[in-house]
Amino acid sequence: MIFDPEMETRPREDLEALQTKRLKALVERVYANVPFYRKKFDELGIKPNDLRGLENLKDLPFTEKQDLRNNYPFGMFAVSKENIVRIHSSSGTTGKATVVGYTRRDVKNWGRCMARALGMAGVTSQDLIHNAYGYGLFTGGLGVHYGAEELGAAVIPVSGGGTKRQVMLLKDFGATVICCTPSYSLFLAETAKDMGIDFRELPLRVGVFGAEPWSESMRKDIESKLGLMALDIYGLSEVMGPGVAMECHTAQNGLHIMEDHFLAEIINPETGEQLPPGEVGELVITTLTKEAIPLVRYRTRDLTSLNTTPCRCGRTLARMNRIMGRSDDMLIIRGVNVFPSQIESILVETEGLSPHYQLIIKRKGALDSLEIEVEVDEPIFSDKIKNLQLLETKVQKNIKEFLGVTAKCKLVEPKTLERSVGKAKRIVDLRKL
Ligand code: DLL
Repeated sequence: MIFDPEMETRPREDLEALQTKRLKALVERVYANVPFYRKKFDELGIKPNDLRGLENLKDLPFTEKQDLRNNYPFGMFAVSKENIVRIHSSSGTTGKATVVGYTRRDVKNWGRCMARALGMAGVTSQDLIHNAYGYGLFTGGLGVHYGAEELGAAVIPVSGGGTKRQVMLLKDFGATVICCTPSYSLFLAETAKDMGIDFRELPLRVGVFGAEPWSESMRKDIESKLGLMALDIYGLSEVMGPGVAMECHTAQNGLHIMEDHFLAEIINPETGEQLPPGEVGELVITTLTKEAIPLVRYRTRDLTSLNTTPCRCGRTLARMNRIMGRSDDMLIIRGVNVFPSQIESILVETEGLSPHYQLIIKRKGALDSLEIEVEVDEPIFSDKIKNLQLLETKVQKNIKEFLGVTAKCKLVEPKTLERSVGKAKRIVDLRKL
């Protein structure tokens, strides 16, 4: 279902004309209202009037997470406090939280973007949505909630946690759509199994999963264990929250970016240069319509590539590929670069292993080493020690062969690694301790 056909299927030239108009207005707005931007623009000798079109975007300065932190809590806001109707915050793993605000119109636009996203997932007003993203300062819960209501679907605001109760509600209410992190969906399915409930027999038909990186192999695993179509949703609080981009169920191949609200670029993270469609680099987003905290060229640190070819679903909005990882999550093990999602693919595809794993990085002298702890499946666990050792060797061999890194694999008992109700903690970095 296309929620907003006028924007979602606009010819690309019309879309670019709209983006140009909105970009010019944005630059004027931030120059007039945000001292941070006025200073940056002045330093670079840029005046809002200099901007001719989208081709000048590359001349504008970047904004980084650190800029938001330096202006904590409300220093980047472009409107006065009386126009703010909502505050969210993202804790992040390091440093001070980043705080974002929304005007009434921002909240409305967010709801509409999320309604579009749900429409892309094939959700309609007939559906019952089990929303297990956390409600609170995190944008996941309320973001999905407003979108579901905008679409006219019924939303069950379960939030995260109370996993057994969630399973019971899924069974009793018969939700047709589930929204949560991909890792939590597997925890739910595992808990259901312990309670004697087979997820595949529930009426659930689609899952809207995001907020953390996951691999294509993980998608297949989730689809077979949960008996639904698993789709990827992307967003970040600095820019809005969930609903910045969403995969359509028709193609299930890349996430459509809400380009009338968000101007996307891919840059080389080292040089800052723009890269053409198809090349992998860092996603940079300019918010075209946000009022409370508009951002120019925000560096997301997320790595992906863009695809502007037409999609089978009829939408003209460009697609971004599944996020490969964050530039700050990339591991460099003895000179070889590797992303956690690449390791995940190998683990998930190995028979006998569960999708629950943790990567432990240690430093001995000047050398970094990687240890993978992964849970084995229940039936394998009772196998002979020798077989388990063979399995460990097999994983190590595959990782060396496919990714070129040496890693130590340690199989652990089922259900021993910590489960998360939100974003999974995959990396334990012991180097910083
Ligand atoms: O995670 C917003 C969100 C909520 C998205 C619910 C999707 C669903 P933050 O807490 O600010 O916001 O974290 C944003 O999470 O920069 C990515 O690194 C990561 N991320 C979000 N979605 C995906 C995804 C929310 N689909 C950060 N795949 C982003 C990979 C994702 N990583």
